[in-house]
Amino acid sequence: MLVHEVEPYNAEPPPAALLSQLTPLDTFYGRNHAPIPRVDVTRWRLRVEGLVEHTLELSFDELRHRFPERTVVATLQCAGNRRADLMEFRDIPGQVPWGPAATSTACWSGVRLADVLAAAGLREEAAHIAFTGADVSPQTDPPEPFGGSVPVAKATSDEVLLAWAMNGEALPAAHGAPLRVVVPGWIGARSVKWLRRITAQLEPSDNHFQTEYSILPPEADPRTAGPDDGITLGPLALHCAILQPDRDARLPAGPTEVTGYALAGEDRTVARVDVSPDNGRSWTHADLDAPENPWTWQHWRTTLTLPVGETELLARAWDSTGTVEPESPATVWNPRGYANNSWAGLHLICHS
Ligand code: MTE
Ligand code: MO
Repeated sequence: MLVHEVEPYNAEPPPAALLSQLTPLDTFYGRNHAPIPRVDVTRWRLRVEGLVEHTLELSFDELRHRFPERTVVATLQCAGNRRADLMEFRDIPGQVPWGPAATSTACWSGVRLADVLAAAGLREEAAHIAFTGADVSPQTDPPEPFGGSVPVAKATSDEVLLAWAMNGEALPAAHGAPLRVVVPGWIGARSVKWLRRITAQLEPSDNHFQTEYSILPPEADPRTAGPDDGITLGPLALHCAILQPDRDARLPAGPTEVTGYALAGEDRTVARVDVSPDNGRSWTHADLDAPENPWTWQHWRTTLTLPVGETELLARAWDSTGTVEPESPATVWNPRGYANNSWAGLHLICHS
């Protein structure tokens, strides 16, 4: 793993580790804002409260036995994925310089959030479902547990889970044991780990991290920005990255296999990926895997003939609405460095 920070633990795997459809647990990226809490599952309770007919307090066993088990394959992606490319355009102080691997895919098992909310008797006026975790961030003043929210329509969708297993194994402590939210198609920050409390409410969460994950205008100062100054992030943006060859690899010229992933976000799928061996003068269409479901990345591959000398390889994705990614990090640069969905680029030097 490429460890960006030891405490809090922030790490991404080498890009080539993302070539398989499911990411093994020991290479799944980790994104934390506080030390990883160790939760005693025998004493742990999930509280469901707010705009519900009956407040629930569920033990882990009650949760498992009262609701049907569901499994969803979904890609989790940090809103800061590929921030390093934004930082090359303009510096972003104090933020993790994520490469293209702050994203991973797992087969998640647990219960549908919709089923738990129905058991609590979700009231009609509830508009947002807020989540609170057990980890307390030293970054906030006063220290606050990590949290966030999603609108009721997403929270009660078929795909949103309260998960206790990943790839058929018990959820590891680092990924939120005993229970985490999984919000497929949305930025990773809304998939709250070490879940303790679910609150049905009128407004979005007022947790620090709900508005921290927002796109500020380029001229804003993130240290003084208010909660309403940014566009709060929810659904993921259409996204594409090159996994092979390696960044700055020294390769022989000639036919070269180029592979990567693309992810459309929310309920869209990736429709086409174009790859250029010559900085955008010519493009070829990569072979693109069919979507397993809308929540999961699609891998793509093509063979390009690379010339001797320096080459700028590019890749860009189109989604099922006909939208293409923006060309340049300059277009999408924002002070906290989120949602960099500009074309993927790779500088290569090929020898004869
Ligand atoms: N939940 C809690 N409680 N604390 C956190 O720091 N980080 C969020 C989200 N849920 C976080 C959290 C962010 S920003 C991301 S991208 C994902 O968890 C990362 O999940 P992972 O570490 O399992 O890959
Ligand atoms: Mo994230």
